[in-house]
Amino acid sequence: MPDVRTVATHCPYCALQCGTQLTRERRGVSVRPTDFPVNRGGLCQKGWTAPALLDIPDRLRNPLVRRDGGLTPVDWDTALDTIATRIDRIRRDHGPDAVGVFGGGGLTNEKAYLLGKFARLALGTSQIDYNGRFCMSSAAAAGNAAFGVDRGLPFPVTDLGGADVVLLAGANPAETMPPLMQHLRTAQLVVIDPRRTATAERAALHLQPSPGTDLALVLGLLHIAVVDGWADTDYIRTRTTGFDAAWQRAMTWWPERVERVTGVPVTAQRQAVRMLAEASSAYVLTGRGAEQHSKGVDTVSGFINLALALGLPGRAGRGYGCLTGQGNGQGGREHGQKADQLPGYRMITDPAARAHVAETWGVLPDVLPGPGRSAYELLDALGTTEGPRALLVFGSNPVVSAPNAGHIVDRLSSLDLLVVADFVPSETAQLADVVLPVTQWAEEEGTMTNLEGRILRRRRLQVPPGHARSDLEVLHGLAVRLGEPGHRYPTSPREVFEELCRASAGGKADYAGITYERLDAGEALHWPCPDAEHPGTPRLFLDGFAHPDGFARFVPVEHRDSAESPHGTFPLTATTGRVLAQYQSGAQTRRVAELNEASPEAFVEIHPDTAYRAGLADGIMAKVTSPRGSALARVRVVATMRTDTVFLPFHFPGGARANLLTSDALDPRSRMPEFKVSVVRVEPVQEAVVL
Ligand SMILES: Nc1nc2c(c(=O)[nH]1)N[C@H]1C(S)=C(S)[C@@H](COP(=O)(O)OP(=O)(O)OC[C@H]3O[C@@H](n4cnc5c(=O)[nH]c(N)nc54)[C@H](O)[C@@H]3O)O[C@H]1N2
Ligand SMILES: Nc1nc2c(c(=O)[nH]1)N[C@H]1C(S)=C(S)[C@@H](COP(=O)(O)OP(=O)(O)OC[C@H]3O[C@@H](n4cnc5c(=O)[nH]c(N)nc54)[C@H](O)[C@@H]3O)O[C@H]1N2
Ligand code: SF4
Ligand SMILES: [Mo]
Repeated sequence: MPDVRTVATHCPYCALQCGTQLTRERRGVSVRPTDFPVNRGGLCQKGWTAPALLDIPDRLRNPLVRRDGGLTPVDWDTALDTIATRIDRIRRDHGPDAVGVFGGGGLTNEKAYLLGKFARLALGTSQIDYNGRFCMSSAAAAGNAAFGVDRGLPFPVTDLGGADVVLLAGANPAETMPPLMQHLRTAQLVVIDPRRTATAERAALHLQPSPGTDLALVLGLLHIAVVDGWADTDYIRTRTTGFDAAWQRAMTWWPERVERVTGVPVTAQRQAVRMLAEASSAYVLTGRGAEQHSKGVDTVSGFINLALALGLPGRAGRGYGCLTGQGNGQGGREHGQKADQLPGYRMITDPAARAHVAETWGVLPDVLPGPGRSAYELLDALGTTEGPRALLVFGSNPVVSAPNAGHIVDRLSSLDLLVVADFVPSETAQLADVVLPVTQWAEEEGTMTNLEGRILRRRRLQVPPGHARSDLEVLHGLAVRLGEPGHRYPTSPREVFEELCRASAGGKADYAGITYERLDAGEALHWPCPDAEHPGTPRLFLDGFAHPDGFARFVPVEHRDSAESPHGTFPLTATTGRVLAQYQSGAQTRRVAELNEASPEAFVEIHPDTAYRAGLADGIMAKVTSPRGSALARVRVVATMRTDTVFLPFHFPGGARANLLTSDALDPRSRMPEFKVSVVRVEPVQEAVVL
């Protein structure tokens, strides 16, 4: 396909998927925002600078194979033959589960689908999971339990524009999705965040709990809603089940008890509930701050219980939603790259689901493996006697982004074979035995599903540099070398999409009626969209929830402590998150000069009193130490921080990795790591030591 001069597409980064127009100029590619509903002519700094990604100096252009310790350029046949030969040997010696796959929520729907199919059929492995486990899994589990289906926002972003009050629990969209803020301009915001973030600055009410205490807080909010008479009893009776059991738990969470556990004053708790209850249009939204905990699922259930008690979900102008994170964080969890799922958001243990997918794939259901390990457990098992001996990574940089990263690097290093497909030499690619250079965003076609469950077209502007190939071509090339018929792994995104739609038919995330033609004609298609005449479903649950009886479920939850609590040697809680100018592991944004200038290095936010006691001052380097290890970060003294909490962004590599501090604690159901709570101490380091 030749280059074109201009193309309408979407930003390569987050789940908002802002609409953009790319144009090839004499001086390179330029971007401008379009009037797409989520961004309405707005973009954040990352979106404005995204064309720089197409032209980064160390872009991967050739396959690389490790020889004599170094990565050496080779041709594609050599690279793919090397991988296939080594995989064959590992499988012969250790069985199919000795090869693992790690995917990503940034992959297009087509890639995520084909990766899951490749793992189950070409590799025959159960060992596939993806970085969305670190991102969406707690909200997904809670959403499924309450509503019978998990779609980040069950309503379009533009609905928020009519809201009177929006509660944001552990989300900082002013930095993580800036154009979303225009939809919140007229709403009064209630923000729950241990830090006074840019979002909290714009709030009518900021609740500042200690990290890891949201569940106690939201049990208290439910308590107040019921005791003060704000509960919507008609709605509870006609649209929900399970209220009594949930209330039994909340009953003992008196506001004063909640204040002791969370640090949020009783008056602020009452005000939050009153604001939500009195509003004629109110929404409750959660982000990673509430979700990335060893009790993330229960915490989200707590927020959903509150929303249900106030009669919000499934009614026009009201609702609960989770702010999905990665570009295709929504689609990434629907098409079968998750350890326990098959396409269409089907469970891999469900015989009917297996039969349907096996038929689509032209195999017998018995051929499909069962569920595999979750992301952290998969990484943790690498190179052990029971775990995979080879790993293929598509769309993640776990050396920087996985919890307990020091340990994970040891595990990755112990593999017999590490293959990384990427377009930049990420920290994980630098550890690999084989690196495969792939196309990115403006060099390929496909679809993404944004945070509102709307399917979008990614379009190609220009050919990739060097010898880069699409992920679909890579999977095809590997599959045929592993003995699979080539037609099972189409390299045309449109063909893969058509198959994906068939595979999803009848599933929870039903794409059967969606086509590239409909999308290209500008139709706004939100799933489910079961047939060609169906207009798609922008708003879910208006006529009933997705459980067979149509009722939403209250889920009884009880507060519990985080996996670790501050004590003598580790007196503070470190929490982690994001800054505006860097994206995720930074593999992409650290290579964009303008973004790197805006946010060049790791920092630690700390209260002035805490800094003083630790012998720290603004601008000096600190060593932050947890039971796992130490990370170096420049001190930012911030007067609005809690005295018991410090904050570090996780975007930076090497000794600045926040994930050198985070632990292996997981939520028992979603297997979400506890990124938001690690116990630490902080101390000064001599600048000379750092250099
Ligand atoms: N600039 C930028 N934007 C991004 C990304 C990025 O890397 N950079 N990543 C994208 C992705 S994948 C995601 S998942 C989203 C994430 O978007 P957000 O959820 O908004 O991002 P975070 O910064 O991880 O966490 C939000 C807030 O949670 C707070 N927090 C920490 N601990 C707690 C706690 O115990 N309770 C509560 N209530 N809050 C707590 C933090 O202080 C932080 O301000 O952003 C997307 N957008
Ligand atoms: N401490 C701490 N750690 C965290 C979090 C936190 O809040 N705190 N948040 C977690 C969350 S929510 C997330 S989502 C993860 C994200 O962390 P990662 O999974 O590391 O995400 P990225 O940095 O986006 O890595 C994506 C990699 O894939 C490449 N890539 C992008 N698109 C494609 C593609 O189409 N094909 C291929 N083959 N490669 C591609 C990029 O160049 C990059 O190297 O981090 C998690 N880690
Ligand atoms: S908000 Fe997200 S999608 Fe929009 S420009 Fe920024 S990074 Fe891109
Ligand atoms: Mo994420």
